[in-house]
Amino acid sequence: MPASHDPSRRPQQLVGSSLLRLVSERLAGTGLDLLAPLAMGAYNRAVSEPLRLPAGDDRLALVVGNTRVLWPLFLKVFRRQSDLQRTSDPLDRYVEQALARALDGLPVLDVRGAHEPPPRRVAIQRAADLAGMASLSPAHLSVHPIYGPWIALRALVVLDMPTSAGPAWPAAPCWEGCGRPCLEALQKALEVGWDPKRTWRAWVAIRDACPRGRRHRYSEAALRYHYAGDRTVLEPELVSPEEGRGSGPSSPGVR
Ligand code: B12
Repeated sequence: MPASHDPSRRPQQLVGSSLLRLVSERLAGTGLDLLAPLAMGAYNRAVSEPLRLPAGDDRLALVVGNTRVLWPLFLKVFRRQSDLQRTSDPLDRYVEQALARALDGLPVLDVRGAHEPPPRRVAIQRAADLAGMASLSPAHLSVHPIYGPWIALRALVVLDMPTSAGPAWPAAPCWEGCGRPCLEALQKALEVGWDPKRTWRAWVAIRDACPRGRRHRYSEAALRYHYAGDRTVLEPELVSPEEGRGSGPSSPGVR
C-alpha cells in the first residue's frame, strides 16, 4: 500500500526518522533518490543573510537530490504529460510536482528549489555538505561518497517539526587522499569560459576528472540537456532505447 494511504501513518503523528522514511517511500520511483536531514539552525548559521530561511533553529530541513536514475524516469513522465512538454524547464517542473506529491499533508514551511533565483535562492551545496550528503569539492562541485559529482541537488524542504538530526555532521572532505585532479580541469574550463553552446564539454571534464563515482556518470542525453540546454534529447525518436527504458523504480537512500 502506498505510504500516503496508510491510515496508521498520519503525518501529524510522525517525528524525525519516521517522517524521513515516509518522504523517502513517497519519493520512490520518482528518481529523487537522495535525501538527508539537517537542522535549520546549522544551515542559517553557515550562510549569509540573503540566503537565510525564516525558520527556527530546531526545525527540520531535508536536502533533496538525485543521481542518474532520475533522467529515464523523468523522460517517461515527460512523454505522457503535455503540461511538462509546454514548459521551458520541464525537469524543474517534474521535480516540483514529484516533491509536492511526496509532501502532501505534511507540515511544510517552505520548499526552496535549487533553481529558484534570488531572493528565494538557497545555498543548496552548503546545505548538502552540512547534512553529510555531499562534500564541497575544490572545484565547487558537490561530491557524494558513492556517486561522486554525478548528482544534482534539487531542493531544501523546511518542515514545521523539531529535528532529530542533531548537530551538523558535515560530509567528509572529498579531496582527502586524492590528488585534486578536478583543479586542473577547472583551470582549463575557466580558460575557455562558460558558454553552454561551445565550451560545455570542458565543464563536463571537471566532473570526469573526479575519481569518485565514475560508474554513475550521467548519460550523454542527460549531459546535453543539463550542460548545453539541448532540448532535442527530449524528442522520442532521438532517444536511444537505453535512455528511454529507465532503470526501474528507485528507492531514495538517506544521504
Ligand atoms: C547560479 C548557478 C550557476 C551559474 C553560476 C555558477 C557560479 N559559478 O557561481 C551558472 C549558470 C553559470 C551555472 C553553471 C553551472 N552549474 Co550551477 N548553479 C547555480 C545555482 C543555481 C546557484 C549557485 C549559488 O549562487 N549559490 C549560492 C552561493 C552563495 O553559494 P556558495 O556556496 O557560496 O557558492 C557555490 C556556487 O556558487 C559555486 N561557485 C561559487 N563560485 C564559483 C566559482 C567557480 C569557478 C565555479 C565553477 C563555481 C563557483 O560553488 C560554490 C560552492 O563551492 C546552484 C544551485 C544552488 N541553489 O546552489 C547551481 C549548481 C551549483 N550548478 C550546478 C551545475 C552542475 C552547473 C554546471 C556544471 C552545469 C549546469 N549547467 O547545470 C554549470 C558549470 C559552469 C559554471 N561556470 O559553474 C549544480 C552542481 C551539482 C554538483 N554535483 O555539484 C548545482 C548545485 C545545481 C543542481 N541542480 O545540482 N550555475
